[in-house]
Amino acid sequence: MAALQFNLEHTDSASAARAGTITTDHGTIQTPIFMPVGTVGSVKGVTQQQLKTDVQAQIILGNTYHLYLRPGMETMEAAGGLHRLMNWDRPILTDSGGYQVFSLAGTRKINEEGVTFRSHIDGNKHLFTPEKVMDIERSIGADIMMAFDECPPANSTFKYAENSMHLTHRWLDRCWNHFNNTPDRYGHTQNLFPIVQGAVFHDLRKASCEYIASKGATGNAIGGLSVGEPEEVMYEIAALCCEHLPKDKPRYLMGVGTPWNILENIALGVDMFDCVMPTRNGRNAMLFTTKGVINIDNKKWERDFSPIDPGLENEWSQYYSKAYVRHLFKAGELLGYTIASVQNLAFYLWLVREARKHILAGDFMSWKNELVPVLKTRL
Ligand code: PRF
Repeated sequence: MAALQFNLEHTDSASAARAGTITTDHGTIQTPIFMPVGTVGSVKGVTQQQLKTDVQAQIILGNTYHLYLRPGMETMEAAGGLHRLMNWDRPILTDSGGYQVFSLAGTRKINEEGVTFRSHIDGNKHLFTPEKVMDIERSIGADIMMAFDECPPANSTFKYAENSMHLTHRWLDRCWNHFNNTPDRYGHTQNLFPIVQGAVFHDLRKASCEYIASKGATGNAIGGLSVGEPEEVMYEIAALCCEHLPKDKPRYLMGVGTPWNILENIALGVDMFDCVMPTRNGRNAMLFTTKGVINIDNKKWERDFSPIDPGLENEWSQYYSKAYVRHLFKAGELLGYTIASVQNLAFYLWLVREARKHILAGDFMSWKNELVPVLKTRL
């Protein structure tokens, strides 16, 4: 089996947007791509069948932190990895826990060795080290494994961000060594992506990109953005990182974002995205559509029997009406969460497919600039 391959098909002449393909042992991904988040081995409320046919997901994301706590690595290995456990035969990427440990775990302590934290489930104490995280990601069997990093808060001082970045780099060295000294677990080739940090400081970001690039990984990620900094700052740092990361490898912007964030970052040269927004906001009655954003709780939809989003070709978006989905939310019916999640994910995947089409056609920027205000409209 073979390591991940990135084939850059076209770079836009009016922006840094790119169209390409990523080939893994579980199939080929067309970029730019959005990856639905399946934290515990489930994209919340959406079946694997729906992901394939209605959402047209090409790759999904799992979380090391959650899967390690539940079901645990003994069950994971007995199943033959996450692909087998959930019966998903397309690519899987796992985040390293470097972010979840900070956002979810109870009391935690960082030192050179790693992070000690308490489980959000039962309060038990655990230690994540770079080596341990590599072992867990190997056991999960992800096609793309993320390095163990520290994601500092948006308001970090220069000194904190600098020390944190160097710690992330030292952890990367340990991840890289351990990854290269352990075999692929289930026959398919696993890849390790390093993560750029450095908060909002240009000098740090540039140094981090150069350090990360020196590993020669099959792909690179940008972490530490969309953590509370102004949108303009996120774009500025993403642009700088794209300039300093290799052109011939995919660039993955972690945990971003709104539909317009995705389009703006594609224009800056990002190829891969993930975010809980389509599913989490969907469960909170927020529907993303090709005509703008709907709060389905709003009384104005009570007797609107038109389809949720005629602009999308999947059955769900054309089959169910706004009034029906509003009713389901008001009644607390589980089907409401599923319809909202499928709609939002189908919309996000439509968005990146359209972006790709327009990059290849050569009119990406004019298409994007016309669409962004539409997508931001509150219907
Ligand atoms: N690091 C990791 N995962 C992440 C992030 C990060 O910085 C972010 C930040 N937006 C989301 N997910 N490992």
